Amino acid sequence: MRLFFALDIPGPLALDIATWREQQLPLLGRPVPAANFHITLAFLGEIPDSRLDALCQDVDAAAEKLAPAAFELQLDQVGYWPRPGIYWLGPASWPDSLEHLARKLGGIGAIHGHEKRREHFQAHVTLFRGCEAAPPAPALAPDFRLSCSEFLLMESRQGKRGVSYHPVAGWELGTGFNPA
Ligand code: 2AM
Repeated sequence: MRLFFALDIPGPLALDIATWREQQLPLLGRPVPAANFHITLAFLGEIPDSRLDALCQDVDAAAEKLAPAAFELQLDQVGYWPRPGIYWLGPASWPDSLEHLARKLGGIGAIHGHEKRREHFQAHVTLFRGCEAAPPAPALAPDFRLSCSEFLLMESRQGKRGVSYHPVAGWELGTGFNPA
C-alpha cells in the first residue's frame, strides 16, 4: 500500500480554501480536489501490508516519547515549486515540535519502506499540480486557521476517477502539559 503521514484539513475549512482558490487564482495546472487537501508530514511510498503493524508500533513508541502537543497553524502564505510544478498554501511558521515529528515519521518510514524524505520541511497544502508557471499573487492574501489535534497515516489509492486518500490509523496530539 502507498502510504504517507499527514495532517487532515477538515471539510468546512477545505471548502473555504477551495472557494478562495477559485476566486483568487486562475486555473493553472490541475487543481487538487478539496476532499484531497492535506499537509504531508512524511511520504513513505509503497509499504508491504505485512509491515503495517510494526510501522504503527514504531509510531506509537515515537508518539509516546515525543508527546507532541496540539497546535494551530495559520495558513497565510502561498508558494510555487517549479520542478514538481506545485503551487501551495501553507503557514509562514510552525512549531519546532511539528518539524521534529515530521522528521521522526520520515525516519520511521525509511526503516519500513524507502527513503523518500524531502530535504527541507515546508508545511503545505498542495493547491495545484502540473503548474508550468507561477500563478500571479492572489489579490486577497490567504489567512486560514487550522487546528491540529491529531496526525494520520493515510493510504493513497489510484482509482478511475483519480487519486483518493484514506485514513489507516491516527494518533492524537496531546494537551502539551502533564497534569499533576
Ligand atoms: P504534497 O502534495 O504535500 O507535496 C500523497 O501522495 C502525498 O505525498 C502527496 O500529496 C505529496 O505531498 C506527497 N508525496 C508524493 N510523492 C512524494 C515524494 N516522492 N516525496 C515526498 N512527498 C511525496
